[in-house]
Order: sequence, then structure tokens, then C-alpha cells
Amino acid sequence: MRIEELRSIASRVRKRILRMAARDKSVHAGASLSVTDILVALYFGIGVKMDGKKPTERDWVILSKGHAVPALYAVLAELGLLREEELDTIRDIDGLEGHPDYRTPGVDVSTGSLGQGLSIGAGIAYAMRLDGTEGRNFVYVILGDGELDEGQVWEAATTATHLRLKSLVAIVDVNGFQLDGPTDRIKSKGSLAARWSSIGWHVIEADGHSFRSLLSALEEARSYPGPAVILAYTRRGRGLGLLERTGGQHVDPEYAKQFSE
Ligand SMILES: Cc1ncc(C[n+]2csc(CCOP(=O)(O)OP(=O)(O)O)c2C)c(N)n1
Repeated sequence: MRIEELRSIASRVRKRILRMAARDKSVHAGASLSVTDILVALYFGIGVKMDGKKPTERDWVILSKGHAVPALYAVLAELGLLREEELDTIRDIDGLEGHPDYRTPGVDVSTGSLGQGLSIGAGIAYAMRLDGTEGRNFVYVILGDGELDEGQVWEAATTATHLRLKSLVAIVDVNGFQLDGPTDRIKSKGSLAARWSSIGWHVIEADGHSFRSLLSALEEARSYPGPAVILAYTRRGRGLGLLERTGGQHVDPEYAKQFSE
């Protein structure tokens, strides 16, 4: 797919996110807008194998930073797996969940409690080795930079290098913010690249809002014979002036509404 087409898809995805934010002020708009281009590059640029004839012939996407689920729902609507009207039910008692739930069509793994996705991904990547599909099928785990404060991430990361899990691709949405402020103010991270490479991961740095950069990073990660991490540098709230300027998470529904149509 051409870069221009990916850009149009991303623009439709962002409008859908803002439609959801206009319905419910607890929607994590900032995190969803920062991860949008990463998801679009993955699903529409690289392509996620979702419809294998055998249950083992498929890829997996784990949105470990599950609070950004509006971006995933918006992508699933683009793929036709969710109906547009369903997006309006987000966080309703009998509507779409506020965090990924595997019972929703197209959602592979339930997440929301930060820090768990990479462990699940490592397990699935190991199962791919047992199934004989390692290196042919992939598991993509998308994490937040604040999420890296969770110790469980590093247990999974060191297991992945010990096992040299070749089907495991981690993508960190490095937007520089977590819930209460800038990530480095809450707990300084030092060099993320040095941290991941010191435990044996192949590190690729990318501009998380450039499709050219993301596609080349994803290709490199898929061809590396071991676990690879993409540090995708993004801006929280990308595309929505007020949020992008402040790195904020939530937005006034009335403000979001203006940009959602
Ligand atoms: C275990 C756990 N603790 C706290 C939270 C609450 N929480 C929701 S979003 C968030 C901030 C996450 O920041 P980051 O990982 O940087 O993602 P971003 O929102 O910047 O995309 C937190 C702490 C959670 N979901 N899970």
C-alpha cells in the first residue's frame, strides 16, 4: 500500500478515536493518537495475518498499553471487523470494553493491566517454535514507555533473549509521557536503546509518525533472527493541537467532537 493511502487511513482512524473521545471523557485520547500510525503501519503496511486456515497460521497483535484501545477499535472498523456504530458504544455497560477484550472480534489478547503483554507475547512466540512456524508468523507487542516501569516487562524481555525468540517483535510507543506527567520526571529511563541492547535485544529506532521509517523498522525487526524492539518516537495526542502541545491524555468531549467528523 502506498504511503499516501496509509496517511488517509490514519486520518480516518484519528477521526474515529475523536468520535469515541467525544462520547466519553475517560477515553485515553492522547495514548490512542500517539499509537495510531504504528497500528496503521502494522495492519495496512506490513499486514497482519488474521485469517489462517489453520489456527497456528496467524500473527498476533498484543496492545499491552491497553488503554489505547480506541485506536485498535478504529483500525478494526477500517478492516470491517467492527461496525462504525459499534464504536459509539465504547465503555457502555453492554458496549465495547474500555480495554482490549479477546471476545471482541479482531482483538487477540485481553490487556489493560500494564506490564503483562510482553510475557504473553513471549509465550506465544515460544509456541510458534513448537508449532514450527517461528520466523514465518509473528507476535507484535505494543508497549508504552511509562509501562516499562513495570518489572514484569524485564522478566519477559530477558526470557525472550535467553530463548532467542525470533518471532517476537516489541514496539515501544515512546511519547515521553505517562499518566502523571513526563516519563523521565516520574522515573528516569536513561537510554532506552542501551537498556534493551544490554540484555540482548536488537534495537531499531524509528520515527513513530513516519510510515517510511515505521515500515523499514518493522521489516528489519521481522528479519532479525532473535527478539527485536522498535523504539518508535511519537507525540502523545498527535494530530489534536491541544493534546499534542501538552502531552495530555484526556480531552473535553465537546472539543473532540469538532474534529471527529
Ligand atoms: C498495572 C497498571 N497500573 C496503572 C495503570 C493505570 N494507567 C493507565 S494509562 C497509564 C499511563 C501509561 O503510560 P505509558 O505506558 O507511557 O502509555 P501512554 O499513555 O503514554 O501511551 C497508567 C499508569 C494500569 N492500566 N495498569
